[in-house]
Amino acid sequence: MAEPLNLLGFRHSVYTRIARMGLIETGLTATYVEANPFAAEPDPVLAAMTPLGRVPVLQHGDFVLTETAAILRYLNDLGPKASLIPPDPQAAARMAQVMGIVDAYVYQPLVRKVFSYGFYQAAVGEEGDSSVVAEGLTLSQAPLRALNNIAAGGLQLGGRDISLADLHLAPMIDYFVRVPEAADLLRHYPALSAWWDEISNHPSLRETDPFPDQ
Ligand SMILES: N[C@@H](CCC(=O)N[C@@H](CS)C(=O)NCC(=O)O)C(=O)O
Repeated sequence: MAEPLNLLGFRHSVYTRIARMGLIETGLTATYVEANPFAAEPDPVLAAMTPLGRVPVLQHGDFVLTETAAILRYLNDLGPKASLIPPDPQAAARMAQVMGIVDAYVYQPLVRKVFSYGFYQAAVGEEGDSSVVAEGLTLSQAPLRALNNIAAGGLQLGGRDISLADLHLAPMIDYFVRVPEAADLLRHYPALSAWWDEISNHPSLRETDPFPDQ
């Protein structure tokens, strides 16, 4: 790996946190450039990297990569540590399934509604909105049930053998449970709760927490 890695991210971004966990878990390091994708004026560095305007973006020499799932797979292939993709085809398929569920069904309700309006706004001195939190909690139930079924199935989300699925999901749940009603809701999903109990103190999750005191 002759060229250095650079990560373009935003310090409070859950997806940036996933990429940072990926760097730690694969034994890689990267320089870091901060870019706020939510700023009123588009960040020029971010805009030059991607028309999608989202973080994180990984740069490796001339190679520029967006989409956190792709970034995790690339880091996994580059890094010196044992692969975080299970060798068993069904377990690997479950891993990809979890990552797809996170992107399509978890991020919006759990993070952009429950966490953003139930925790983050207050953390940055803005007003929350309990109606958005309530809507997010309702919309969170189907993806939580799907993930609970996967955890109960035993191929992924067992909490001990970490895969890319754990890295993709854990920061989202960590944000979600900062809202007390969300932490209560998670307890209705026993297999997923058991996974969370195992992984919630995982070192790379704690090391990348942007709100360590809250
Ligand atoms: N599909 C993208 C999603 C990344 C994403 O949504 N990042 C958020 C920050 S956590 C973002 O940049 N949001 C800016 C916006 O929604 O305008 C990925 O997997 O990396």
